[in-house]
Amino acid sequence: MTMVTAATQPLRPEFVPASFKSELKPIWCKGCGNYAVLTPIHKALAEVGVPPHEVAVISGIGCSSRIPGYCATYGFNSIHGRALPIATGVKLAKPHMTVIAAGGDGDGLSIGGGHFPHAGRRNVDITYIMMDNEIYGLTKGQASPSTPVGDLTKTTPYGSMDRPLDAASLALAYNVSFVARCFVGEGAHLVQTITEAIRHPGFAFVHILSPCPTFRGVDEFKEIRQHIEFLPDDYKTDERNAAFTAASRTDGKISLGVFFREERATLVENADILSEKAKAKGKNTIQEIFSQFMP
Ligand SMILES: Cc1ncc(C[n+]2csc(CCOP(=O)(O)OP(=O)(O)O)c2C)c(N)n1
Repeated sequence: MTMVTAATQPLRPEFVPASFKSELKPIWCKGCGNYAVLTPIHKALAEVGVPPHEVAVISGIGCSSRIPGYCATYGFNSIHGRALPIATGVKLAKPHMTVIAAGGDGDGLSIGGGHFPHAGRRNVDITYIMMDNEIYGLTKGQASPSTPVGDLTKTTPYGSMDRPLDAASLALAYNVSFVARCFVGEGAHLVQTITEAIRHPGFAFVHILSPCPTFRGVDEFKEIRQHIEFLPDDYKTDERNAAFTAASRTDGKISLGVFFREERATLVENADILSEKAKAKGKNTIQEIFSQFMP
């Protein structure tokens, strides 16, 4: 029998996945992995049980970054690479809200790559979902920071020369407090992982392998499927160095699962402490500063 505890019980059981689904119809290509990320996000939000009006989904620019439009929550399909700073601002201004940042490998590892470490070390209490298709999809097939060596793309007609970045390993190096990897072909695992990520008190990063059949070829899904392997049942999630080894395997396999988690003070908690110190010196608190900009 599954124990229902305060931590696992939905806050508001009246919300179902459809409560989080907007009326916009996704315009992703046929077979795009992102379809298989959207529904798990709706399911995870229903599972957590937050009301849709207390959720904000913030993205940058890209095919994957269209996701806020497909969620019946607050949202912002913002500026290329800027999902994390904007999501951080939302969380600081409205700490009671559940904030999800989402986007592609280009958005988060190229132009937005400078924001990722700082969101990690600040431990902003948001969930960051990266749909990694190893290519720039929206701009029609240029190499991205996660494109494998040798692969042909619009910008690498003789094969990509540069070593790909692994987003999960980077997150571990950036002191991210929850790091997981999923594959769009494993729907139940995605729902479970996104749910855990949203519930995690701190910055939670979910690296999702989400093939692009249009610019990476229709065999990519099968190719990834052949290499994935779930972390073993006795895997321990409290050892960052072991997590590195699990996330960056050298035997050609790709591990899926929660690599690492720890609980430590979040940005909002630290900002509250700072505010108290400022108040004691007769200065404005962070909320008072924000209130100068908001009616
Ligand atoms: C400042 C700026 N530079 C470049 C672009 C062009 N641009 C739009 S999306 C994108 C990359 C998209 O790739 P990714 O983030 O991986 O998302 P995907 O479309 O693959 O889901 C680029 C380079 C832009 N919109 N703004």
